[in-house]
Amino acid sequence: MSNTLADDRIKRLKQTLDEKIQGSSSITIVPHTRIDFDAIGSAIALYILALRQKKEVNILIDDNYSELDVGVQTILREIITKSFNIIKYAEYKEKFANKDNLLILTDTSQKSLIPIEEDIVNEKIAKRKMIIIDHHPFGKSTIEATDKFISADYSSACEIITKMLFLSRTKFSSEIATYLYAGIWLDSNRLTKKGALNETHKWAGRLVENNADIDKVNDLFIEDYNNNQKIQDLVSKRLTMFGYTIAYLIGEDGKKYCSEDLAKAADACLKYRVDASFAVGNIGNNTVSISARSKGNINVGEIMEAFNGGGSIISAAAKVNDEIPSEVAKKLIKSLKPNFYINKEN
Ligand SMILES: [Mn+2]
Repeated sequence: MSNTLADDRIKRLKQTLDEKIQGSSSITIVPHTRIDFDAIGSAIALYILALRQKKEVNILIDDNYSELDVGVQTILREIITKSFNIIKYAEYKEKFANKDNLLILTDTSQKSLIPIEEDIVNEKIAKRKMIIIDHHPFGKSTIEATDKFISADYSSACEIITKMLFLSRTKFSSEIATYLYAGIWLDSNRLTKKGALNETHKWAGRLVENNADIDKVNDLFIEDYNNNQKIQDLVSKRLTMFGYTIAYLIGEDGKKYCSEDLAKAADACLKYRVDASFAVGNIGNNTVSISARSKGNINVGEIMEAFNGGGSIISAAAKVNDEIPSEVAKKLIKSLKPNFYINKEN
């Protein structure tokens, strides 16, 4: 029953997109900074949608490509080869930030996660030239635009867009299906119990029927791990077991890591027969980052709260200042208690 309401909202989103795109001279799609598979997949589908209305379309990406996930870089290379128009913020500001330009934010609704100056954002909101599509819960810096579709009932922005395309019987290529599948795959924690929501499997299945290339998605995900010696070194050389159920990695005290690599290393540890994994490493500026992952039996969000961080049961993080990784790891191990198990019978 609640389904009908959700379907109505999705149809309204499609109508809003169609009307606003039609009424604009140019359309700029804005995925969040440090673009990931969900942000780029949904942006590509929206780009195609606007292009079909014969509009000038571009995607605003201000990231340094070399810092992105290697699989995401592969997708960017593919679409650039296909003449997708990707612009930096300087170009946006110079050529497109006029009153007829429509901004479509995807996979974020946070001011802090888009590379656009505040006065331009405010002007777009006031002129109702901004549409927001997001699956993250409302937060402190959520943009208060009128035309927003934000629902945490979906695993990913790609799931929202996929559902919208099918409900409106919009045709799309197998390449688009593959990109959308990659976004769903990432944000649903590879379609596992804790990441996939009510309808995630249904829409992922429809993409497969629409010739999404699952093998390619799998390759895109492996690519980053295979290409990243730092992550592989962490997992192969610095892994310790706590009891039989927790794996943890501690980066070398003097070596600098990036938080994304620590997160991926923690992810990679879940391939072992453990309930949870932690990756602790120095990320510079006197800060140690902890990335925590769980298969659902241990609430890592709660554990990270003790370190002034947070997150969900299966994925969480914290940052600790003025300490070295080995000391932070010691405290972490001390804090692990049996009561973090959610269901001891399982
Ligand atoms: Mn997402």
